[in-house]
Formats: sequence, C-alpha cells, structure tokens
Amino acid sequence: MQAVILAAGRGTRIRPLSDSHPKPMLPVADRPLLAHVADAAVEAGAEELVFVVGYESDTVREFFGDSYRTVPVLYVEQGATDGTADAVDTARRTIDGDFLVLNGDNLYAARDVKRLVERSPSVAAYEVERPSNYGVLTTDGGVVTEVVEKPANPDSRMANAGAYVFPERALRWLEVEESERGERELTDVLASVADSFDVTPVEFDRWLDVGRPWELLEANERRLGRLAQRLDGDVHEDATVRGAVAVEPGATVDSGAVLEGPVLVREGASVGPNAYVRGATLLGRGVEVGHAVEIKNSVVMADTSVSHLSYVGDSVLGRDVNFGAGTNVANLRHDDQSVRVHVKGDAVDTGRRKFGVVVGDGAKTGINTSLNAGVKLSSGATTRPGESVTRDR
Ligand code: TTP
Repeated sequence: MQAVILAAGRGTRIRPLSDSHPKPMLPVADRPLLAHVADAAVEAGAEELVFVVGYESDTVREFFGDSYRTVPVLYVEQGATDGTADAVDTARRTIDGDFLVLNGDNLYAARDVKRLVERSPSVAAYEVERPSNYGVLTTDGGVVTEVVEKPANPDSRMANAGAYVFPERALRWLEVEESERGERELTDVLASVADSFDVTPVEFDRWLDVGRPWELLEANERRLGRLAQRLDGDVHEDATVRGAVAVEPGATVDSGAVLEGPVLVREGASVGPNAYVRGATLLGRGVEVGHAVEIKNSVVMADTSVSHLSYVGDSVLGRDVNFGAGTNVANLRHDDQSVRVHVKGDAVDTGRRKFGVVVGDGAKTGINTSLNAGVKLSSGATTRPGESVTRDR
C-alpha cells in the first residue's frame, strides 16, 4: 500500500518557527516531525511514500532523498495549498490501489497506524475533551455514517484525527466543494466514501496535531520521554548525568554541568561549565550553552547560542538564535493562569501553566534582556541590553 503524506502547508499558526522551514521539518527529538510520520507509515507496512510538498519543499527532498528506510519515496508538488483533498488530488496520478493518508504534522503511534491499515477502509478517531472544536464522527453499528464539523451538541467525543485508508475509488470523489474556510477538505471526501463503503473508525491511543508552537514543545516532550541513556560524546568526568540523557558523538559536556533527563544533546553541541540542563530538553546540532546557564523543558534548534548566566524554560528557540548573557525567560504568570500566546492575531490559551517564549531564527537578545511568558520574537528580531520585553516583536 502507498502512503500519501501531506506536507505542503505553510504552517502559519506556528510562525515564526516556520518562516524558513516547513512545519513538518521542525525537530522532534532526533529528527524532523515528518520523519516520525514516515516511520509510522513504514512500520505500518507502507511500500511507497508519496510526499505532497509545496512550501519550502527542498528541505523535505534533501532530507528524504529517493528512499527512506529502503522504502521508495516520490514527491508531488502542490501549487496553491487549497486544502487536504486538493493535496491528495495532486498525488492522484501516482496512486494505484487503496492508499493511506497521513498528515505530515501529526505525531502518530506506529501501532495505531498499523491498526488503521488492517481495518481498511478506515478513519482514525481520537477521544477529545471538547469535541465541538473538531470534526466529530457519528457511527452506527461500528461504521462511520457522518462527520459533523464543530457540532454544538456532539453525538460523541470521537474526533476525526485526519488519518485515513481510502479505497482507490475515493480518487473519483476528490472534487469536493470548498469548505467554509475556503479549502477542499478530505473530511468531505470521507463523507462520499462512507456513502458507498463501510468505513471503520479506528480509535487511536496516541495522537498529537502539531499546529502551534507549544504543540511542538509537547511533541518533543513525548518523544524525548522515550530516550535511553547514551553517552557517546565527550562528557567531562566532573559533570553529573541523571536519567535518560543522550549525548551524541561530537557533542561536549563540560565540568560541573548537571544534566537531568530526558535530555538530548545533538552532535556538535556544547554544554558549558556549571550549566544545568533538565528535561525534557533538546539541544540541536551545534548549539552552545554557556557557563552557568539553566535550560529546562525546551527545544533549542541548531546553531543557537545561549550565553552565560541565562535562563530558558518551557520555550522553543529557532535556529541561529543568540541569547546575550543574562537573558532571562519568564514561564509562569503571577495570577497562576495558563499562559497565552498570540496566534495569527488572537491571544490563545496554551493550556499550560508554564510556558516561556517562542523565538524565530536568527533573533538576538542584548545582555540582561527579560522576556515575559508567552512572548514571541520574530525571525531576526533584536532586543536592547537590559530590555524587558512584554509584547511580541
Ligand atoms: P493544516 O495544519 O490545516 O495547515 P498548515 O500546515 O498549512 O498550517 P496552518 O493552518 O497553521 O497554516 O494542514 C494539515 C496538514 O495538511 C499539514 O500536514 C499540511 C497539509 N496540507 C497540505 O499538504 N496541503 C494543503 O493544501 C493544506 C491546507 C494542508
């Protein structure tokens, strides 16, 4: 069976992290999010991976090449990102037989995807707290009868998790009308499939849709939670390592540093003397953590530098960021309410009591900058020495 993996989106809600990288290529533990999706597809038995790409597609092509874990890889380029049904339509000519569809920005458990493939035709269902925010699956006698978008009075708590195994005939039903948000959506294709076939809802145990910055942090928390201790890099004998800490070859951890897992220190990264890095934290390739810096529960992408005496907590830092000495991140509000982050102009509740900042590629802070909880710095932004930043910039 072929797996069609949708990875053409612009990732507007996760900006600035997607300013120069497609969202599916953002790091989750030791590889891009999209590679976790590809892994799930391969482990579920996919015999070919068809990536639908568009925005910044070269990054995807360079990473996967023409095969992944011995499975052949094809790419189709979606011109305008007109929706998930349009994305599959782009791949139509390459599809032969029943096919699996996965979102390139969702974290799946391979065993769930495997069950989906075994029960074809099928759709992934996931139990959610607030079904009225989702497309809700209505079932009768174990088959899907309807998908109702954002119902006021939902029939169940089973959300459409956006993973499907469609029969080849579904290719005839891709020309659906535009939805309210102006996109041609696979949900509407599912409705046509369900009219002619018995579509089985397969309840997924684990599922995470990575749309916004704090969901990338959560994806990392989940996957770093699977780390085992592996000290292949150069760890000073006076450093302390507790729990699931992985230090890749070519990474260094200096004297007096304390690492409490889960922590992944990627190739070429360095942790300075007396630094304190605690879980769940990813230090990407080439990251430099200075003397007496504390980093907690954060994603720090490649080639970023956090200079001496800084604190970073519950944050996502892009690539090539430079935090000047003494930069401090707040990650908790005085009123103990959960932290809000602006997404496309609206203040959105992250649902997290602790959340720090989101920093775009190449941003630089002056020494002794204070960054308030929930602040976003755009790519290339700068702050002045001693500045206290309480609004996005
Ligand atoms: P979305 O998360 O709905 O869209 P997006 O990734 O562009 O993000 P945002 O809403 O923040 O701008 O898309 C779900 C998946 O489908 C995702 O993996 C991207 C993919 N996709 C396509 O491949 N083509 C498309 O036209 C659309 C809309 C999405």
